[in-house]
Amino acid sequence: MTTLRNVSLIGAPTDIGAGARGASMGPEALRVANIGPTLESHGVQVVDRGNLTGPYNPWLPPVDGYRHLQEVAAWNRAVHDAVYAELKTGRMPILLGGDHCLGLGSISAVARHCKEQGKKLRVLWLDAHADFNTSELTPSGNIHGMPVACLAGFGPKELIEIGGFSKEHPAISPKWVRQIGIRSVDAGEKRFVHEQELEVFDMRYIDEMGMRHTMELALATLDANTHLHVSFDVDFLDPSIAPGVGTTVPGGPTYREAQLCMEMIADTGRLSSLDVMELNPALDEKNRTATLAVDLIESLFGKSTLMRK
Ligand code: B3U
Ligand code: MN
Ligand code: MN
Repeated sequence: MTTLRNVSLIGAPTDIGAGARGASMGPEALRVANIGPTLESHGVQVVDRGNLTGPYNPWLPPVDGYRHLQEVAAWNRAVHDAVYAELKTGRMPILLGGDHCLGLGSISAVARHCKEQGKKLRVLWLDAHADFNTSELTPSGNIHGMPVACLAGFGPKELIEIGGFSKEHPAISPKWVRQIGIRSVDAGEKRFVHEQELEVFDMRYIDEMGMRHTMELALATLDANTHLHVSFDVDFLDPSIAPGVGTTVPGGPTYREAQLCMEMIADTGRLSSLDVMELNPALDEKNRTATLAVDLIESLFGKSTLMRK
């Protein structure tokens, strides 16, 4: 299936929610790895909106279970507004992170758009981590470990109300999410994942059943009225191929497994918004991880070796 779309790149250069500094350089590294021209070579029309701005990282300890809450909220409001504006004009936003706390701003905008358009939303969360912590459960206070919980209404007012949502009417239901590649979940977070019935395809599942079967299930029941959002945390990938992230976890998908994952998403023809998060050039080797991320994004936009039926 060929996909022809109008894409807008939105840079969000911050590491405000992370436990290591450096993801703030992610947007530029993806540009240096030619994300724009690469997408254009696949017939996608690309406009680069440049970088959003927000508070600098004061690098302070957590307060009441949150690190940099006000700064995280300011960045997420900016991301929400930028992503929502692109969706409004019928363009496909690609958020270049930045740490994964910004998935909150991005997906709250997507959820708001879907609500207004009467569309169903499916979120694929590609990550080593579930990012389902709350201020009570978090071992670190880093908000990049909390965006899925916040989107589902479990978080501080400053974050769950972005996009006009509330605790009673949150941006998403856990039922809309499929998590893939998970292999590091904190003890309390694990209980909460089960309690909320998040659908998690962890690495054991992928090892036993294979990426093909995993993706068939994760992409099942999509229909013509479904907006498919992919939130791609680069630490999803095995650290041997993707060292440039702040929180590497061994035992992730190989190059081939990750390619198949992206190709099967492309085949649905439903991809409508994307986050590329947690790339940390300070920890990378000659932009190798950024180059790999762009390679995988190519597959997500329909690059395949041969014509397929
Ligand atoms: N679960 C841990 C670690 C973590 C989550 N997301 C990332 N790291 N990138 C936490 O701090 O919440
Ligand atoms: Mn993440
Ligand atoms: Mn992660």
